[in-house]
Amino acid sequence: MDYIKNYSLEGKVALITGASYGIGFAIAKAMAGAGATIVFNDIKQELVDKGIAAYAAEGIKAHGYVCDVTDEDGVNATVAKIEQEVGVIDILVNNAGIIKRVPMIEMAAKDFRQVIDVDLNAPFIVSKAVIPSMIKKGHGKIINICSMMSEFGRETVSAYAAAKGGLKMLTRNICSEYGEYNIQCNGIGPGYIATPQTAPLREKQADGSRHPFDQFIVSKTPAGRWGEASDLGGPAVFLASDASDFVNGQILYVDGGIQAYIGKQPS
Ligand code: NAP
Ligand code: GCO
Repeated sequence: MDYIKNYSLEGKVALITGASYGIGFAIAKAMAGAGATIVFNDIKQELVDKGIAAYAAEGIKAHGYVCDVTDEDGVNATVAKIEQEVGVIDILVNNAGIIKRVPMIEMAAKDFRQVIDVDLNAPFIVSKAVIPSMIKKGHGKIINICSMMSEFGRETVSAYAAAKGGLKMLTRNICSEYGEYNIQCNGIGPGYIATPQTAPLREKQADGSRHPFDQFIVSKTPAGRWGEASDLGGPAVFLASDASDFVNGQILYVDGGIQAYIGKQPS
């Protein structure tokens, strides 16, 4: 039997939120490579246009929509438009996200709320918008992009960790509530990935040396490197495919082994 067919996404419509670039773009590219029709959104038309061009440069005819994932009316209207123009969404990747790195007692409540809004409330809003059609269709895959901060804290990322911890539990709850409709909801927990979101943590110092945090992460990761967004493509295709139909409510950590390792001992 040609077992690889179980990993095919042929005939499937995949919506990846916030996927003009970064991790979302890499996941969409991998899913396109497995046969999926790619739909993505971003907040600004110029970024959607840039994203469409970037996908086209990879030979992918992606469908782009301007939509702020925190705007429930906008999300509902966009999902309805996608269903009309492209087709029912078979695969949802809740990827769009922000981070604000501020010591907690210095963080304004409005900034804390904004991170929760994008990183936790929005996956609820978008999942709520796509699940009814998945139920009607008899299947669906939801992949929430969690984080190592779904498990750990660290200085300055209180809002982000609270959101990503909540996203882990939202993942388990969607699994619990909709598994009977053949909907699988899992998370991917990337480790430290080289994207614009982590660029500040990798900036070269004034003296040309590597950022201390860059050195810290590399010493804590058995792979001895930062992850690349492309490292997430395979795990995402697996969780979006028939091959994972009995995997539900799990967070698949793609972290180069950082969570298994005490860290390189001082030489
Ligand atoms: P990124 O480079 O900052 O990209 C984030 C994307 O989300 C951008 O396209 C951004 O669009 C979009 N976005 C933000 N707010 C939005 C909103 N309200 N509505 C629609 N789109 C919105 O981040 P990334 O590194 O690719 O991360 C993607 C996801 O992976 C995030 O959920 C992040 O928390 C998670 N993650 C990242 C890492 C890492 O090390 N990089 C590790 C673990 C988890 P704009 O450009 O318009 O803002
Ligand atoms: C940070 C980083 C991390 C990564 C990721 C790790 O400031 O610690 O941005 O949060 O983005 O979430 O899994």
